[in-house]
Amino acid sequence: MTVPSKPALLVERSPLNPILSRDDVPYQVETVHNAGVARYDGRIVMLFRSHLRSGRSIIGKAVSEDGFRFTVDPEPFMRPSEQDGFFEYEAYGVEDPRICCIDGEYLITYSAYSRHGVRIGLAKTRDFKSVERTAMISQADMRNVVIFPQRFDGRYARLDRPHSEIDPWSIWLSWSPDLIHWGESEVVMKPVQYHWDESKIGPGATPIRTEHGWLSIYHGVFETMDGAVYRLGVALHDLSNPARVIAVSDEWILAPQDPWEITGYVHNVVFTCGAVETNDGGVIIYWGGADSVICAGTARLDDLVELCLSKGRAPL
Ligand code: BMA
Repeated sequence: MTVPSKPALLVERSPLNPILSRDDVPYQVETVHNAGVARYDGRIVMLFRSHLRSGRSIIGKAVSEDGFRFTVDPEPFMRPSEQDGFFEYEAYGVEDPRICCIDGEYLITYSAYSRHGVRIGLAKTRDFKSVERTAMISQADMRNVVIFPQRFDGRYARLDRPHSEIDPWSIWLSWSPDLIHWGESEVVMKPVQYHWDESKIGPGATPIRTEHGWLSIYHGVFETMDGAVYRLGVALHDLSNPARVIAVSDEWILAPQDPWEITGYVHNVVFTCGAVETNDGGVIIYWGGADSVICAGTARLDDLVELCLSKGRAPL
């Protein structure tokens, strides 16, 4: 076995990290983390998860001109719904929103917790002022749904992550004609034993289109005697058929390192729900640090694509 040389640092952490913490929120929350992001009206909008003292989560909104300095709205953006059809499945909280923009409409997928388990809800907004729930779009035991920001022959595609001990916590892809009914699911990426993400993997940020394929930034988990360590990795999906994974990097791009990523509500966690492209071939990646704060960092899309291609391993 050859010992690898030191990898290049591909994600440069913002000197402003953590860019958002509970002290920045004008209502009572215990944490601020796991944020979906999107460009809207010339600014960057962030929807983030916060724990309340009860342990239940709600979703707040913050807005930024530069992607690093955010101002939080005075009121939460989404709380567990009281609406029929949603109340029953969100009573224990709404978590980990991802945002995908298609035709000027922003689709928000979020984890909904209740006594029936965890499943995925879909909500829509056009202005980040009002938000309307559309449907529950999975059965129980599903988390981490990211929708591709494009239709493929008229159909929508999403990455999802069912919980299953038979097929260990892998990334799947499903199709839909209408965003509500999903099927033709197939497993596209699996954790690999004795690798940094051997325990489970899950979709992270909404995939970004590059000329070499859809870049997916995902999370991978490794169990230690001190608990799980969450890191981020990258994979490339085929542009016209995203169910085909072209390459997965066998190296992570980000691991807990700063004190607020190592210690917090849940130790040793970097977890992403969103990233935005910059107009110079870069990307700002947002991640929750130790389930307590929000951090940001920049990377070159070319470097992340190159990592998938040069340090690749078999996806399945
Ligand atoms: C996952 C989810 C995430 C969380 C992570 C680390 O299972 O609950 O929301 O950030 O664990 O605690």
